Amino acid sequence: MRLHPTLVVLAATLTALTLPLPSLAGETDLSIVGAYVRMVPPGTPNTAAFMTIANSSSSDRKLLQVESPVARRSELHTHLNDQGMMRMRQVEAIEIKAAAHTELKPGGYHIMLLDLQQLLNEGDSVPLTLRFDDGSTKEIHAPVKKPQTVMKAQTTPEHGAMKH
Ligand SMILES: [Cu+2]
Repeated sequence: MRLHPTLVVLAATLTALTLPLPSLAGETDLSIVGAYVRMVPPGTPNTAAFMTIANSSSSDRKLLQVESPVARRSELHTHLNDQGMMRMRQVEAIEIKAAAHTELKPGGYHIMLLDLQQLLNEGDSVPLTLRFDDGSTKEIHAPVKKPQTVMKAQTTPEHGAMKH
């Protein structure tokens, strides 16, 4: 018999609460894979960054903020199905549960890069600084990719993939 997943998470949370918090300045149990920035036509003010964030620690983490020199500001967004219409909405944080991962992908969570300061060409490397709720930051470089290339790589339809 298997423990109910909620109980496992609860147990992990309780364990985390009873242990003294390690002060790991600059260290993080988060890893980021498959990051990319969507290429947009010249003159487009905004674009988005996508990636998968994995959390190997025993406590939940939240992505709070992202900074990039290519954009004047950025926001964390999700997509909501509003009576059949997919709408973007800003969120305060994107949660990455303990021992789990969160996918930022078209039609779901994404990092909105607003007021682009430079042209983004295919293959360019975009620096992104991700800030998390434990005070840690993660610096990555995300390549710029054409949306078509990305679409072709995805075989599963985005619709119906909402799971909140
Ligand atoms: Cu958005």
